[in-house]
Amino acid sequence: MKIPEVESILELNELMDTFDLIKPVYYKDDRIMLLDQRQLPFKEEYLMIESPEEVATAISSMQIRGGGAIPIAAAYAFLLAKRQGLSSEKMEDLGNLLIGTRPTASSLRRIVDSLQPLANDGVESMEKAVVQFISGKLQNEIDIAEVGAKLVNDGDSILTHCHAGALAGCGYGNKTLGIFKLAQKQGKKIHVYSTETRPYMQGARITTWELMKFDIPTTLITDSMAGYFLSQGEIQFTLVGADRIAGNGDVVNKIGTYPIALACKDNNVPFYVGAFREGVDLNVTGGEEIPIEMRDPSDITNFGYLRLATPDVDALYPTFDITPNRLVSGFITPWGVISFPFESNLLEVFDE
Ligand code: RUB
Repeated sequence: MKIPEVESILELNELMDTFDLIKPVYYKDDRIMLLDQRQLPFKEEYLMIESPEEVATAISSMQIRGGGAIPIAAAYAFLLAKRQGLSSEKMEDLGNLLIGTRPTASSLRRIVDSLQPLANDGVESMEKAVVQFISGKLQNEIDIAEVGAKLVNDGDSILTHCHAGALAGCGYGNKTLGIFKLAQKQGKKIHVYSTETRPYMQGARITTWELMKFDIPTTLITDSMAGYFLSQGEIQFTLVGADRIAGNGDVVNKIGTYPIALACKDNNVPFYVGAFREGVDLNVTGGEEIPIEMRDPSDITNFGYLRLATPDVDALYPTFDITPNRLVSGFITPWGVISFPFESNLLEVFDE
């Protein structure tokens, strides 16, 4: 399905309203409305953001998260800055502030690099660029669903890790939910195993919430149970997102992805990764070159507000891990499935 071209926020919002979306963020009346993902699944509350810098705070605190959603929030921050008449120097500071919030996902730097040069142009050209970026994402999410749903068979149980669904993108379905929704719409009976995704629990809090909203049967498991279910023949297909993909096909995704990919390999279960242009970084040749964000380990020592760990114990929280390309069965993209050899095939699809 091809969506119509849009040029203004008004047209974008009208277009978005024609789909059944769960919007992580939208722009209205010169305010950025941002669904506070930290409150999910118990509260669906939109924060009203009136200053561009506040977007950086919301990204750092993971009120908005996911490699597809954070550049949208950043794009809206640029539009708001432009509307508020920020100077080009201030816009540069804003760009640096935004990039500094989450170092691993390549999508954030990409959008900043593409909007920064418009700092001295008129508001209309910034608005057009922002709107085209977001409507392009919507088109990508529609297209990847069509490609991915073809790989899903009737009766499949699919494993997913962390959250690469609607709220990690523009709201349509991003790299996973759109595929599940379409496969189900095509009459295939599917079932999704969602890992809780320690330590931040995006799987338990957000993935299951979204899947249940769309009546897709889902079962929550701990990250450490994935190997067991894979070894029991319970899972036919694994699908995850990726915060950054290196030129050789190494995948940096939420911590815990690598052991799942290993268990998939050992049990001959295909391990697929969803990929959009902004997540593929051909400038890095291997996963080891990608910076891995370290977050506050209080998520390891505490469970919500409850302290679990021995007082004063050392803890570490690397947010992502690196899955080597040899464990990846293929990349599902809006332009088809990319298989081995990844280096040349990724280059063919994603070289700009
Ligand atoms: C990471 C995250 C997972 C997703 C990436 O983002 O959610 O790694 O698989 O999804 P965060 P996507 O640390 O912000 O929660 O491929 O859509 O970026």
